Amino acid sequence: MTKTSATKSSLHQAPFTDGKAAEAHYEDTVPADAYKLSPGAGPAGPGSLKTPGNTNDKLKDMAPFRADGDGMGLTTNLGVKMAHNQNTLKAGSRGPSLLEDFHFHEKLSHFDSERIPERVVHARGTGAHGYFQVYESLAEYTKADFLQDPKARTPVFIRISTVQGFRGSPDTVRDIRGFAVKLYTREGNFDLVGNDTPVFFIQDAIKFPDFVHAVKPEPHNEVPQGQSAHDSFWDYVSLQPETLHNVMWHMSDRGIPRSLRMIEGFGIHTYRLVNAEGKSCFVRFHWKPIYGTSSLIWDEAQVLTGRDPDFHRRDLWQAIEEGDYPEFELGLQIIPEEDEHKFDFDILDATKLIPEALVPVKIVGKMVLNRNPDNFFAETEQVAFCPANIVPGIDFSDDPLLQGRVFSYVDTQRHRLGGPNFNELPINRPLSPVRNQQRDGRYRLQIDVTANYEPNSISGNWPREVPEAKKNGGFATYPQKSEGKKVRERSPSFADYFSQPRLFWLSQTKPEQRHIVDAFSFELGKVGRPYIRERIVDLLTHVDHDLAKAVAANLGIALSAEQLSRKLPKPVNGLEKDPALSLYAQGKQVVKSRRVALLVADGVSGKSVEDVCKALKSEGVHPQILAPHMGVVVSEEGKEIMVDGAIDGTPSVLVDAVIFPDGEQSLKMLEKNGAAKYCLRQAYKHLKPLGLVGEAKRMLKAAGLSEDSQDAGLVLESDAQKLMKPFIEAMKQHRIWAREDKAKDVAA
Ligand code: HDE
Repeated sequence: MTKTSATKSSLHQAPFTDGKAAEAHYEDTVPADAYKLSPGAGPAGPGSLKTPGNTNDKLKDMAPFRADGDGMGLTTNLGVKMAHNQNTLKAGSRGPSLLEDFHFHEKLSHFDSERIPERVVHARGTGAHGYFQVYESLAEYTKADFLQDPKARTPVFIRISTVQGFRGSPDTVRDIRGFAVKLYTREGNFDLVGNDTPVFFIQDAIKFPDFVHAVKPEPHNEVPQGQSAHDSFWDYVSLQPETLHNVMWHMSDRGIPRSLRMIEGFGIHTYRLVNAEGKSCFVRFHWKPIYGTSSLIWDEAQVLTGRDPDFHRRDLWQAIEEGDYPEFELGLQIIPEEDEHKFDFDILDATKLIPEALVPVKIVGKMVLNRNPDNFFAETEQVAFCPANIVPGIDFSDDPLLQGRVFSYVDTQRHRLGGPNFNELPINRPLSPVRNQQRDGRYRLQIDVTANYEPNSISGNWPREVPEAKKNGGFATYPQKSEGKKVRERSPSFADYFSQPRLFWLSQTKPEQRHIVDAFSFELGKVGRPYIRERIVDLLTHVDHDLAKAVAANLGIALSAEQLSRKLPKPVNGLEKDPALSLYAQGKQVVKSRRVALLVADGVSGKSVEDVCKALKSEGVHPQILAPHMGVVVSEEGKEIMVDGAIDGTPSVLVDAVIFPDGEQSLKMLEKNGAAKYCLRQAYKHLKPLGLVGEAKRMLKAAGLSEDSQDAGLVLESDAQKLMKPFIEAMKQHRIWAREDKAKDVAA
């Protein structure tokens, strides 16, 4: 507080509250080296040890809170060393427990309070640390400090979640994924709390509790968990056509991503950017994954809920540990203020996207996730995101959904994290210092020593307002003109509910369209009340007749001539299709970081295994050697090969593709191994690339499958070297969609 006393004399020249006080004293709001990377060893702790060199300012900031117990004696919460921790204090070894056992009381009562309320939505999530770096200065659009310097790295923490299920629900359920990013900028925290779809279910925040009650499990029996396939959700959708656009995304392959590294993130709402000259434009934020966008097959997603309910969080964790750092590029759709009304829809409506074909996404920077949390509870569970957390250079629009979110998140954090001081938790603390007149409350950590009111003359009126400035000034709301009657009304410009669902539908590839039909049919098949199913199919007749007919046929619903002659909505600003809305219309997928199972047994051709592994590794793909047992197998050349997993414990749903290397003895054993045959059959059904080296093609017959020279994903070659090129090409397709019809005929 030396600055405080040094400035006391300036008190009388500086007005207390007009925001124009002498600028010279504000430099402590921005630590000079806040973004600097600290290469080399970071603070001790499991995270930093596993990923050396991977330290940044957020890690340093959290260091004082990280407790490493290695080599330390056991203590009570007040640091008293304890000589015993296995038996309660008793009167005799068979006698009653004694009330004076303070250690027991403390241990149990702390344990009894270990759980905090889970998030009312997005309860199931997984987090990661990393950094964001802008490619070039965005000064033209915004004065936000973290978007200026391409050399600066801003620490980030991200949490990706499912919406519907509870904390322990499985990862691969059909759901929207939350995509919440906290950027610890030098000007304070900026939270971009988005989803993996560019639109939301409702237009106005006041509807949110109703929507959430409808989608959460049914109130009487709390069924189903992690699913929207139940009456109340579809009842709500059928009565609120504004939900339909997001429902289309939800029913599409986006609802079952292959990996959390392979989803797009969207800020959804229109925000504002404001530059140093005070000029503003509208913006929509996008995160584009470097690892491509790909999904699971629905059956695979369901199998995974049992085989590995942690599939997504494990994948994210493993990728970071293995150095396949998930990366997402930040993209901006910039809309000049004067273009606000040039679209067929309202840019303030969160159920509408701005087609990329109309406003291209400008890629401006990259987020790299390079460090796993050290402690799930302290970081991933206690992190508190809030759309109200913005920084100078960014501002809200009048989107009525966004406006409501600005209130709701802080409110929920106070309840969930036990009071008003949750921003002092290490994971939530900004890197920039916090000084104001707010005081006290539960679990206050900061020990404030300046006056607790403003204006004051006791502490020289510090801390005081920071004037708005071109650079590093205080936040001031963009002076947008706003006048109108007080009304509870929806703007008529929000009224079109069907044009964008149609654009989405028409932009999908054929396999994606089939999957949408299947998903609607599956979900509605779980709805008990026939009139709800009928209302949904009726809604679909407003989107596309083929879609409605296909779903109706699966549900045994007859559509009337009137329903099938409904006028369909016109293209959005003349746009019939936008490939950006499809996962697969945009070409090949990224194979790096994917996993391929090699099924082997004793007597496998060591050369075949070696050649396959070498080719996979050169593409950054991880081979997984699976055998009937753990330990090692001995190759036909007499060499030991380490086994990564047992075949029956590592089903094909955990990998992207399967290879059977050559080797007479090995194949003889695998032909008789039910788990190996099941693996091949299941991978075939899930449209995965299959590689069979030399004699391994016999496995097809053993598994009840047949050769098919038309199937580009069924790669049969005499030796491993020849096999790998077409095999990798097949992997770039992600899944062999052309096999889908044939695979349907194969029993599971
Ligand atoms: Fe949320 N939302 N939301 N939401 N939301 C929450 O905040 C809310 C909305 C989103 O990983 C809650 O901390 C309202 C849109 C994510 O911790 C709660 C409205 C979008 C997360 C809440 C919305 C989201 C949340 C529950 C309508 C995408 C998880 C716990 C106005 C742009 C963040 C919590 C994390 C979490 C309220 C709508 C995304 C209750 C009132 C639109 C990713 O405050």
